Amino acid sequence: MSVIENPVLSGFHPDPSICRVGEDYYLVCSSFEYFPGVPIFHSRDLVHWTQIGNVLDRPEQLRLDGARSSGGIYAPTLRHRAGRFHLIVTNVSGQGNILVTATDPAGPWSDPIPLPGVPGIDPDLAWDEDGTCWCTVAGVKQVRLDLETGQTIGEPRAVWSGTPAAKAPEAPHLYRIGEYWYLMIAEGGTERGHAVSIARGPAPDGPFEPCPANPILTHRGTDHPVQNTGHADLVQGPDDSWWMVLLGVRPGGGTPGWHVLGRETFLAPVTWADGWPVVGEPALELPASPWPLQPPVVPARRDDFDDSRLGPQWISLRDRPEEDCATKEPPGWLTLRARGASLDGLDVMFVGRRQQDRACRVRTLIDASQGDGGLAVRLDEQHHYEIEARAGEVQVIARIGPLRSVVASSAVPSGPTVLRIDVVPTEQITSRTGPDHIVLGVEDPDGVFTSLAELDGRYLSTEVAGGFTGRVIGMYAATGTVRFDWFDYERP
Ligand code: 6LW
Repeated sequence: MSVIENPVLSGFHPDPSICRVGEDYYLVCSSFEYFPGVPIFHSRDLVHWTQIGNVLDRPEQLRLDGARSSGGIYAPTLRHRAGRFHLIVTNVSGQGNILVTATDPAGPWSDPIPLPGVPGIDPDLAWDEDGTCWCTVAGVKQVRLDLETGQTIGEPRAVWSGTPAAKAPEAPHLYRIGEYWYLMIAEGGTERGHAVSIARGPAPDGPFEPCPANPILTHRGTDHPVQNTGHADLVQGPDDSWWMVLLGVRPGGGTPGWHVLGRETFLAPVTWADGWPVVGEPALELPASPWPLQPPVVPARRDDFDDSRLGPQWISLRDRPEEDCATKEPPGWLTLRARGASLDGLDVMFVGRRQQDRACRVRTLIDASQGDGGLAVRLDEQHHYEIEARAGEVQVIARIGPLRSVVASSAVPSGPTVLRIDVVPTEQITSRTGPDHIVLGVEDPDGVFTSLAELDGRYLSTEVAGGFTGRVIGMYAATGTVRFDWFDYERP
């Protein structure tokens, strides 16, 4: 019997927001310091998701100058009304709250409309019967919004802010369901105390009565394999049943547990009792859905960089000017030009993809004859492991907080070299603790692997580094010009 496997979107895909348009579902997530920003996915079954683009894929839309790690783009809300998609989101590194719209969710999306009067993060959009748009933000505050001009109408006012003792009421979403208006929020902070609570009222601005069963979802204080559950959005399935998408993490490696893939998107079933939602467990395996599952279109395991543009799964730090990142010089190679920064900074020329599996093998063929560069597992500028190639030599470098060390080095034959990183979960190495081990080395032309270093993965976990993202594995140029013939991300 087929089951629904959670997370439905693995790897760092936090703060999911979802909307349904007929038989189609669309979902967006936060993207922080990475460009392009706000990945957008399509599904027909709520389970399998295909990335169809990134909402903020032009510098005119997304300015991340000076954005720190886990700065930039926080939680978006995606809604559809009268044939147009609306996305509202906060850029905490400069633009503040902005609104973009599109008729095609795959883009192009409009240039941003600034929303100077919208206070706070995690903005939500909802419309009442007469078409008034209500914007609700973390805190929880609410203000009416003119979507044409971006101007607020009236003063923001505080509305229901969750459980009195709980911290960080955020991620609000407002829904008209049946006779009530429901205000759902996250509270407790996005770590182990995370929770979802809800209230209902007669009007979009309340007054709101809290659900007697709050929190309607939390895994705090449990040994559940999915932790930090919160930041949710509600949607009806293809059979009009109710479902919730939410963020969660999968700590590994024993107590206290370290999660390395960031906050991932999970699915949970929802039923209703006495006019209140009852949330089923976002288990790692859910009973199969009553509707057919449609396999997603996922990026090919190997990218040969033969297309004129990089696929939507590829992300860089802050921006990606074509003069520094090209796939036509020559065609079939990814050419990266260093920008005077190493991975210890945020201006390094880096092109990576989210690590989406607890076990994976990543390889790339690098030509470092005109510069230094390599293959890295990055959490942020102070937490990354990389194997770096330069003419005739490779080095394994580890950056953990204030410490930076060349852990190993080896001569290699001149000419393009295959760099390889194996991520091996600890459960496959019984003698170890921590979530996983990261093995870095090179392959010879016959595919024979030489490991140069094996590093403890817990130091590239959120529990150690903090922040809101997750690991990204990718290619970078530290000096000069570096070219990559292909990139291969192999799941076990
Ligand atoms: C997001 C907010 C949060 O805007 O973290 O901890 C922010 N909760 O809901 C980034 O994910």
